[in-house]
Amino acid sequence: MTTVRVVVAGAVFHEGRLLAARRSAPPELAGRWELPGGKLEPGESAPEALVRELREELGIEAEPVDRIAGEWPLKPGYVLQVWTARLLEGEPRPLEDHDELRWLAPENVGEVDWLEQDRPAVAEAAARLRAG
Ligand code: DCM
Repeated sequence: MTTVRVVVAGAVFHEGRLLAARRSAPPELAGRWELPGGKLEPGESAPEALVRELREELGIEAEPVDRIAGEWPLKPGYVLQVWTARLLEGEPRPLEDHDELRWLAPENVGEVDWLEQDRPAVAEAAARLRAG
């Protein structure tokens, strides 16, 4: 039996903008932009993993709000799920796995080179931001 592992990523909102993070590793993903997140650890729910990953990678406290419907395939054995999240505390810094961060207004989300698998969720997140 094969178990599919979940990677959870956050569409982090603050003051009407969406947080984008540029990967610094691995080489095949470096330079591409993503919604920050990571793999669930055993026993963790997706929102719990997201809170932990955003703390570790960016030094922020965030509150998961809603799941964005859908699930996107990654490398074999992994799928991506995305949650919207609200920034509660801290200024994001690229502590691990990223080398640049940007807060994008919804009309500017197309300005960065998103990983393909993140694009549907980014489009939905931008639509939610535009709707207010
Ligand atoms: N990943 C992705 N999109 C995201 C977050 C992660 O495609 N928004 C992928 C990149 C890695 C895997 O998930 O292949 C695990 O991510 P990490 O290395 O950040 O734990």
